[in-house]
Amino acid sequence: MANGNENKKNAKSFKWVSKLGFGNVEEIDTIPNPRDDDVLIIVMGPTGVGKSTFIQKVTMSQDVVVGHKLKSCTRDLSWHQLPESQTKGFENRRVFLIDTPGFDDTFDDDSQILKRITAWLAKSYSSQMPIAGIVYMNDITQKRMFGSTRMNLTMFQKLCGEESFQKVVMATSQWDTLSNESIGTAREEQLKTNFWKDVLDGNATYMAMKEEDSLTAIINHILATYRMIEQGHLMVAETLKIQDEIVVLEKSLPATSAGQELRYTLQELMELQKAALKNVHDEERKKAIEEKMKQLGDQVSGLKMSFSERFRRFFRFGK
Ligand SMILES: Nc1nc2c(ncn2[C@@H]2O[C@H](COP(=O)(O)OP(=O)(O)OP(=O)(O)O)[C@@H](O)[C@H]2O)c(=O)[nH]1
Ligand SMILES: [Mg+2]
Repeated sequence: MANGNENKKNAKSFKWVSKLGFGNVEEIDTIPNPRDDDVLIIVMGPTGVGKSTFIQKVTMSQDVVVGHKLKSCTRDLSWHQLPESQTKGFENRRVFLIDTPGFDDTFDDDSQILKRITAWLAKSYSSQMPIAGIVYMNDITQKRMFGSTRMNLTMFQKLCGEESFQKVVMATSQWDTLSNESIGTAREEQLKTNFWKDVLDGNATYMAMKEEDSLTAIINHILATYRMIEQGHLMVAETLKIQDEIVVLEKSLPATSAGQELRYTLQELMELQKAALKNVHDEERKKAIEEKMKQLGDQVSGLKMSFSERFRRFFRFGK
């Protein structure tokens, strides 16, 4: 990963814009009139875990769109400024929470979601607005780490990169909907010792969203950590991995860790659909599976590396 000075020097480059399939950087809707002392906190996690609800509560913003459980609601990234009363230590600076769409294997556009998140992060970084922290959320009521929950976790890890884990808060939400708190405590332990272990071992912080106070505590923790980073007391990568890969290393999206991960995941999903098709005799159901396979296939094709990129990688000419 490039060091801080090198990053700053390269950060003005917008060469990546056409590689991501945009004609013009203006097509990517990010915070207008960016300032290099703006503070950005990204909120990520699977669909329906309560990302928008969390942002709505801490920013008291009326613009945050909260959805229903079963259907993915947030499709684009949006930003919401924290009131000044909540930005202790960052007076006269703007602190934004960034709402992101979750990856969702029931939809046909996970590769579009990756592109949108990547473009947003790349433009913010090229505009000299580094990411202060990330909140990754998971719903504590979820019994199992099934498909899309696991997919979101892996994609978050690939986008963020382990060098930035210290800026991350891993948070569990929706404790109020548990019939018994001890169920949540057991799941929390499983997350800490199993699924979230790598991220927590990389110095991310675990926090439970139990009372209203705990939401503010998460923001305060991220701001306090970022202050230490800015003052040079903590050494944490300035860029997220995807920003480094796209803006500094000038990789195409399919050549990034997140791009490759998504391609593998979608290929796996295609294999599962193919296996399912063998046992289906109902024509209508068959058609639906074939349609899903086609959508997955189109996404996989879009995430294939170009010949020259594969060639360079094969002979280790590229980085
Ligand atoms: N009881 C309870 N419900 C919650 C909580 N957080 C969110 N919800 C509900 O869960 C549903 C989904 O919440 P959202 O905030 O839209 O979730 P999201 O993570 O932004 O979802 P996407 O935008 O689809 O990715 C909504 O009906 C919320 O009202 C919580 O802490 N407790
Ligand atoms: Mg949302």
